[in-house]
Amino acid sequence: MRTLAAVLVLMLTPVVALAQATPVPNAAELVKAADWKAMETITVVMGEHHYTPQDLTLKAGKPYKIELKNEGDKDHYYTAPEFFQNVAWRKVMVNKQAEIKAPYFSAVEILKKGQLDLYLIPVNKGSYVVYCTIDDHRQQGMEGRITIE
Ligand SMILES: [Cu+2]
Repeated sequence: MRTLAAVLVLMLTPVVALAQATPVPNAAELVKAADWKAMETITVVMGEHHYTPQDLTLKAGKPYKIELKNEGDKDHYYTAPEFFQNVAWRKVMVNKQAEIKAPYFSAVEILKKGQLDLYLIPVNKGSYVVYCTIDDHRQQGMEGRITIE
């Protein structure tokens, strides 16, 4: 019985590891060391049914503020689970109202006419997909690529 339990644990371990978020391990140090006065601001306008710009190219190691502005008449998601776990997070902020600090997010939703600002440092180079998970918004065009180079 003990052997069976051990085998089960071994079988389940990789699945659990994949399911868990794996934030950048030294994120706090990167955020602390970065020159946030040199941060670059990028604005992504959301609407029915688009992200403008659709694709982003970011430089690894450089601090960014990504403003997500929903100018549409519907709520929209900015879902980018792989991108979000390959950056060092400083915070997510609703300007002058609230800040959230967490090692990892998988998605953010911006309500109609709302705005959310992402403060982050891209870390792991790659090409990551971003999309809206509401109804058929993704099929209608709410999908883009975020490249870290
Ligand atoms: Cu949407």
